[in-house]
Amino acid sequence: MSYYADFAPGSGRRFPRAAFTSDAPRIDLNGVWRFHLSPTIAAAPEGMHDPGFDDSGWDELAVPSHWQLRGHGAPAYTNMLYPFPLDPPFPPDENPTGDYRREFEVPESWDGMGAVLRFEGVDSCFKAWLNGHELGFSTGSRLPTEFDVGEVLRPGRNVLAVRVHQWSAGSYLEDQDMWWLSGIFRDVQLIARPPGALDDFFVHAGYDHVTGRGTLRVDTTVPATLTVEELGLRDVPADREHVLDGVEPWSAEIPRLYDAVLATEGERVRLRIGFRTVTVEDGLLKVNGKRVLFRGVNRHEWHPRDGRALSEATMREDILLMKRHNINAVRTSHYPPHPRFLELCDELGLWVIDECDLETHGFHDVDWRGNPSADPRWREAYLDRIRRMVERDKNHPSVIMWSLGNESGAGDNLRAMAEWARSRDPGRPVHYEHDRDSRYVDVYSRMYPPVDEVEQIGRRAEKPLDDAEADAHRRGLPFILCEYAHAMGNGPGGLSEYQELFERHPRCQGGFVWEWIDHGIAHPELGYAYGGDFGEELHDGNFVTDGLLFPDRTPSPGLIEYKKVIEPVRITIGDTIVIENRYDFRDLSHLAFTWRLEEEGVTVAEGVLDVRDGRAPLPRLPATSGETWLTVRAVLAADEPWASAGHEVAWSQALVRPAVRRTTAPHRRSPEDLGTFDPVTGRLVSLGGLPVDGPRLDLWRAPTDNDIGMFESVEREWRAAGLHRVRHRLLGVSRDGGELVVRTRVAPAAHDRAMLATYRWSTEEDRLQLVLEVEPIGDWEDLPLPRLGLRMALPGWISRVEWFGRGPGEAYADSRRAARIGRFAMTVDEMQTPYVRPQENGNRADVRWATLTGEKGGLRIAGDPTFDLTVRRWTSEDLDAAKHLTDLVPGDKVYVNLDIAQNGLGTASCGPGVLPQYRLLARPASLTVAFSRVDA
Ligand code: IPT
Repeated sequence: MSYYADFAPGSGRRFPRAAFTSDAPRIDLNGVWRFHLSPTIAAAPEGMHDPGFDDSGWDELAVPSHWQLRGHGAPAYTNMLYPFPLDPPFPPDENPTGDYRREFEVPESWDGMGAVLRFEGVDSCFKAWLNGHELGFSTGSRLPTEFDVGEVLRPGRNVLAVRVHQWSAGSYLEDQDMWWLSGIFRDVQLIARPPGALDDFFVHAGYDHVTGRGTLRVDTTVPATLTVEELGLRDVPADREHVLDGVEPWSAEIPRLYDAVLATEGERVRLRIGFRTVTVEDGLLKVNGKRVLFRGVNRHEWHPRDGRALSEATMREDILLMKRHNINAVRTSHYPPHPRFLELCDELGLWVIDECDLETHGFHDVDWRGNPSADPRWREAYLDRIRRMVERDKNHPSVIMWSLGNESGAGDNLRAMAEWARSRDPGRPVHYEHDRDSRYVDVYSRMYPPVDEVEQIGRRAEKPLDDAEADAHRRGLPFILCEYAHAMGNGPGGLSEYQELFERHPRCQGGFVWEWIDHGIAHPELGYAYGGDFGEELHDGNFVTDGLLFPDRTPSPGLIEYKKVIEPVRITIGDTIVIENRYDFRDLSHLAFTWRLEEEGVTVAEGVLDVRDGRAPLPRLPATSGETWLTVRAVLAADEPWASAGHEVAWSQALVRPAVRRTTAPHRRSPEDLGTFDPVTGRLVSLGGLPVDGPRLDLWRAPTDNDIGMFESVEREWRAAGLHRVRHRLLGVSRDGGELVVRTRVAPAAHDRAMLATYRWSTEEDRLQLVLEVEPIGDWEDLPLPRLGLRMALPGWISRVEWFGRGPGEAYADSRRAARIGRFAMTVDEMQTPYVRPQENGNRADVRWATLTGEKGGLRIAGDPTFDLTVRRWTSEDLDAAKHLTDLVPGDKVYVNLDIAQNGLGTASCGPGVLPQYRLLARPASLTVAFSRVDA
């Protein structure tokens, strides 16, 4: 069998070992290589491995990179589907093959030393030749490969040739939901191995939370001495157990590391040691004796131009962003990350579930027939993958669990992986979600269950398994959600309901939002490309853009919401201010607590709270007359490695003085004195000279990805009901005292259900007041409405919005914790949330008043008491039709929605829909708003 169609994972490779750096010389082989892409293996050039081969006609390509993102071939996105026939272990004949060549110089000083050629990641299968000698081949794209090259290396010029295949047997094990991208996408190095060099070592650094003692032993492949200056260890034998008093433990909250040196005859290795002990006991996952709560995310490696070839700066940026948003845990979905990422997690503090490079999800579509997980011929490939991950990453304190992979069905190969991991490293529990009975894992893990099921699991009252023994085992395990709250498009909604369960039930140890970042590809015409934009014959559209960060790493509203929901400090403002510590290890001494009093959103007093034993007296507050809120914030008192002093960690608000409701003066003037109305339709056409497409009932929103849904689709129901194409029929225009009353019937074609909308126009001093009354007639059953409110249009020169209400970001019924009451101002353009696939966005909730202005003045809208506000330069229909942000072109109008409410968001793009309490059902409702002209 050809190597690229072989069940064997590789040949000629060294045994897997830890990633480390030492003072042994190394040569960085990253940089510009010669490159040639052939459409098939058969078409690939012969003799390219020959040192004398003429590659002068070839292109150049950066290593590391993916060739599809550097002008060769094209990216392709599928979620579960394999983009080739299920014909394991064979790749298709159309197998793009990239040949790489480069020369490098080896100094004379390397004479007498061995050498190792190390590839950190090559997608998906490669063979390598040095100076014409074949070294071997390897699969396992996101895992390291090393070859011994001491015998073939020579002083002076050397020629390295690498042939990479896009598809291989290994591709069957790499069906992760992401772009298919190929090439040498991680670093390549040549590492000298002086005589007496260290091949591998395994740090065992435990912490006994009862005695406060650390234990330290480093297993080494050759005799080594260990020095940890700070702990008074100098050149002690590494492989003895050293018991150390008064050690400070490592945790994600306080990532205490000790610098150490491991010395052998041949080299000195610098390492950083973190002391911690991970256990599963009493049905809980504990670190250093304490139950931990994961406020996690699933992180794919992603950069909109570089794909999975990340720079260190990007890795660091990810961690800083996580820390700044109260995230404390990462699942490395669904493959081991670049090794540098884990060093940064050790240093900055994150709990890591390190996941193996394994997924066979596409076999689901054939009822798991032929699934490699259950086929012994693949056993060695499975074991090879777990070995390479565990050996590479075993010395990181941040890694507290091994995950076998994702969505690979069940089977004995997975069990074998689990057994191997447990025997090699008894210090870390094993995770795998798709083993439904959790027979070979140490943690019960699920993805996307609804809250009521999580609640049952929290009480250990879940539905029993048929097998009593398996049930007893699973029921005794701690529980995590390895994926929940699908952050695709606008959402996720309903985060706080899960968080509440995590805090109530010790067994529920938190979860990992799916996922960290949108995998949009920067595209010259489309902004960000998603599945289908490269002409793929099979693809899964924008399902690849489902992150808490937009592709350029700007936080989406979902991330801001998550930060608020998981805040590690809970502030409650009552007669006193109560501060509750929700960290697992840290006290609150690193925080300062500030307060601010705002009247109608304007600061009238502020100060610092004196918090003692978790309490602070209410500050003395000056008298105010308008609506007044007290905001208390917990901020970093001093710089931390991940944020500066003053960075906000948590906050809370309390209403100190409610708004005084206006007493409505009798209507002295008629509505026509302030506005012009169309005599036939009764619609407002201008207000004080400002042209207006008068407000009328609106039910539609551009469906979000969560509305469209994966299993349940409220969007389908909406379109079937015709809510995107309602018509308005005038029933009559009349006068009722000083009021102008317009009655309409609003309904879609082909059905007898309707909304009766009554618009009552009156005046109140210089304001034109509108009371909208809505009454559903006919059978609406429990069909939720997209939105219920008014839509109007203003001239396109309106460009700026100021409001008093929730902000600064958007908020929806089930995603509004992060929006605080205040006074905010931004441009219309800034109010748009740039979801990669355009959809409903930008709603500002609980608005008391807003001004919409431009160079010629504008409009003030006051609620009685509040309304929800959306302002945009296109209609909901334009938004609905757009496929990419670049399809949205401003016209000569600005469209304004004033809503009573919108339906919640939910997370049905993958998971449960909107919870009952956030559904907007058709019921009689009303909205009162008053309009007045703002002069230029
Ligand atoms: C789950 C996958 O594990 C993850 O890779 C991703 O595809 C996610 O869903 C959705 O974006 S699998 C899902 C079918 C439950």
